[in-house]
Amino acid sequence: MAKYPVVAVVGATGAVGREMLKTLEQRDFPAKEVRAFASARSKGTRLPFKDTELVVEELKEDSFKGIDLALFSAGGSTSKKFAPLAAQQGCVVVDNSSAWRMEKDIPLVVPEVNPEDLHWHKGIIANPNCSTIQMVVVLKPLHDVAKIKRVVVSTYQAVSGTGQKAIQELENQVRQIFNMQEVEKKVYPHQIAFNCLPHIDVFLENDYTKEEMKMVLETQKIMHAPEIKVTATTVRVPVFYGHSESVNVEFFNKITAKEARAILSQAPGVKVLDNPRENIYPLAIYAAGEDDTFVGRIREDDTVEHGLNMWIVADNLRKGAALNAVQIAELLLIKELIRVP
Ligand code: NAP
Ligand code: 3JN
Repeated sequence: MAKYPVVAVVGATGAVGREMLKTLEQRDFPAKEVRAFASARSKGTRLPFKDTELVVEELKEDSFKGIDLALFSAGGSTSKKFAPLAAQQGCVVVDNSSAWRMEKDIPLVVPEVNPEDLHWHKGIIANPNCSTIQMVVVLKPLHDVAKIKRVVVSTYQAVSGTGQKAIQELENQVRQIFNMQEVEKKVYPHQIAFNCLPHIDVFLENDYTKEEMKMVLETQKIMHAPEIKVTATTVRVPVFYGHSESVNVEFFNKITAKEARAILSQAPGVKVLDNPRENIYPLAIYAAGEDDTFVGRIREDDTVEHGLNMWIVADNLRKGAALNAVQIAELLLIKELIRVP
């Protein structure tokens, strides 16, 4: 009989955790058992899974006994404390937070881009930031052909990237505005309904946000290309699901828009939607709930020698978080890089 791992979803009640359970179910991930963990606040909460319900357990230091694979999405401080404890007990952790992403001995993996990095994991594998994932899935096949020199990216990020409370905040504010009530702000420093905030995560010493610097550093690490220059502006927009990105790329070698379309139409995990005359281009409302990363508006940028502009959209909770983590877990199983009982 085939042997399957016991899987834990840590942060199962959150926006990403719920999507993890959905993704494990939809892809029929081969697990002996799936267990759901969150903080003491959610102990006993029931979450639908397949034709049953999982009862949420409180995450504790001894929670990883008998667990072979843990998918974490409970914030960086939970990952810092619990991921090493899990790994010490032989459990392999796929972590969605930024806690471990830039550690030299921890692989940061997007399966379509650098699956080979899984081979040197030591118990913890980091899942990149959502905005980085959808960008590198598109950039890598172009880099392989024409070598990227510089990337300028501006993002339009959905509120679901901030979690359950932010989804609620946008809903509430829209209702309050239509009812001519005062707008309540709990999650974001400014009104998000009918507004755009050039502010995601905290501001750093260099006046960039942490989200912007994640895009720079994670892209270079995943693509094994520290020489690629990346600059980012990350913006929160009043969209529920789906991050969009305007990406300007300068290459060392010649590449036309037509060639880029042909390359991307063969790229794993990518769907080209690029027929502007018919008003066909990627949209967040169509990417929501989908696994692919969509790219369109591919056109040449004549202000540099070899330049392209493009528009990239993906579901931030799926490819940007849960799906990428589950794809990593699937590869770990296939490559026998994980213990099975
Ligand atoms: P969320 O909706 O606020 O959910 C947070 C989850 O973490 C909840 O299940 C919460 O449980 C749990 N949690 C919080 N503190 C905990 C603790 N001390 N012990 C155990 N569980 C705890 O947030 P989210 O959007 O799902 O994001 C969760 C994390 O995933 C983020 O902090 C981030 O690190 C990561 N993330 C990554 C990406 C990406 O780009 N790849 C995107 C979004 C999020 P309770 O219900 O008990 O509070
Ligand atoms: O804001 C978004 O659209 C994505 C958010 C990601 C996020 C949210 C809270 C904490 C992260 C992340 O994955 O980079 C973190 C984190 O730093 O762990």
